[in-house]
Amino acid sequence: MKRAVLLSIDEDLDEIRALLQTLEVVVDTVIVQKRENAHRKTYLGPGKVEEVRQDTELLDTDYIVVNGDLKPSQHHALEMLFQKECIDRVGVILRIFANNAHTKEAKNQVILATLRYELPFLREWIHKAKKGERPGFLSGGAYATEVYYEHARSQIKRIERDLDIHSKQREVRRALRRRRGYFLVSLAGYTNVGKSALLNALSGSRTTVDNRLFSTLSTTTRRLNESKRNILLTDTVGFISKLPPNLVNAFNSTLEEIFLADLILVVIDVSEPFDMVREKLRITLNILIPRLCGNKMLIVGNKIDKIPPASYRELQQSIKAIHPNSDVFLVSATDHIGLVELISAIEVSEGRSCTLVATLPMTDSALSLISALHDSTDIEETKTNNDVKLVLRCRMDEVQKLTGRIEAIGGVVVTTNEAPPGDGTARENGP
Ligand SMILES: Nc1nc2c(ncn2[C@@H]2O[C@H](COP(=O)(O)OP(=O)(O)OP(=O)(O)O)[C@@H](O)[C@H]2O)c(=O)[nH]1
Ligand SMILES: [Mg+2]
Repeated sequence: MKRAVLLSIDEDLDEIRALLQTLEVVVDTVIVQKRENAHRKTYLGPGKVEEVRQDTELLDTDYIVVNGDLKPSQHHALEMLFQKECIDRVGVILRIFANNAHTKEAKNQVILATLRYELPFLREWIHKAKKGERPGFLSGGAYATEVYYEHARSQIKRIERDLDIHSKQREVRRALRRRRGYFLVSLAGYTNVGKSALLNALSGSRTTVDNRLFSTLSTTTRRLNESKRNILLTDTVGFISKLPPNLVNAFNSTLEEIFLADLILVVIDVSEPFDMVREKLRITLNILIPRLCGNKMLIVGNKIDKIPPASYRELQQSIKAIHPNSDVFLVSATDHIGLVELISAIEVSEGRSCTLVATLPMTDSALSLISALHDSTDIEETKTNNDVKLVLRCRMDEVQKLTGRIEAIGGVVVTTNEAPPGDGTARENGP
């Protein structure tokens, strides 16, 4: 077990503690200096840092961990001062990812994110060494650092090429699945909310479920049990607040499995205090919504076995109020509560995965077509003086026929969002 001193300017330490526990690092001492912003040079104020440095009890610790993002100059200054390895929050997350990456693609993604993250730090070491300041104790001198820097750059290029191939393979696999009539559902949400447990409960599989953060990194696709329809569920990497952009970019091919599904189950852990539920849902939606392309979402409140049934109704309403566009289902993946209703909702979504927007002239034939469409599809209409705007939700195989019927009476199809662009993969275990 490695040991660390934790430095923070924020009093909320729950998440960094959970991250360090996942990494099996024991926190010996916590130094919190409440400040609006980190100190420009030493993160905590220089006086405080000096005080910590002189504390002889800290001599045996392995790491200085900073609960925030370090600039390269701050990182360099702290390593020089403490003569110990210094890791910031992103560094901790990257190490957890490195430990949990088991497939070639996941390993490559983690290496890519780590290299991109390290480059600015390396540049700082080289810069300082060239200025005559002693390179840090971690490096083998300026020359070695420079060689490593160049090596890192060429490795990044190679991995980017490899990941691009993976991304294309995933796209082909998704397309194939859609052509075979599969409806693609993904599980998205904050880390540790129970996505993998839900995959297991809905598909009868046995993917890893663990009370540690980021236990799932690569994707697992399984068929939905208890349904006659062709529905595939994909479980993949979870989210966290301030998800490092390097990590998001490096994991793009995996994250596309979430973004490009027909339906996304946004999983939240409703056994947590409601403020936290709201915050984690907000973070998840902020990551998802800008990347959606017409796909539907359902919000799934998991772990209801841990809360009294009397509170279900109010809880459901409070969650619905956060994102009124999505239906909310309360379930327990481990105790198999609420799954029948969730499966029914997935099946309902399966029927209509495409959105078609059209404008029709206000004529008798258009009005009779609209009446007919009301009988067979999910349709919203907005009338203006001269025309009618229609938003139709339909199955993908209906798009062409509907377009023909609309054009035949002088209407124009403005957009069709057929199976969201691309289609794709799954790993290893899907059908
Ligand atoms: N009480 C209870 N615990 C649950 C439920 N679902 C999951 N858990 C527990 O929550 C923890 C996390 O579950 P996972 O399924 O691994 O969560 P995840 O969202 O896949 O997490 P990552 O892959 O790490 O992002 C485990 O300890 C599960 O046993 C549930 O319905 N009720
Ligand atoms: Mg998981």
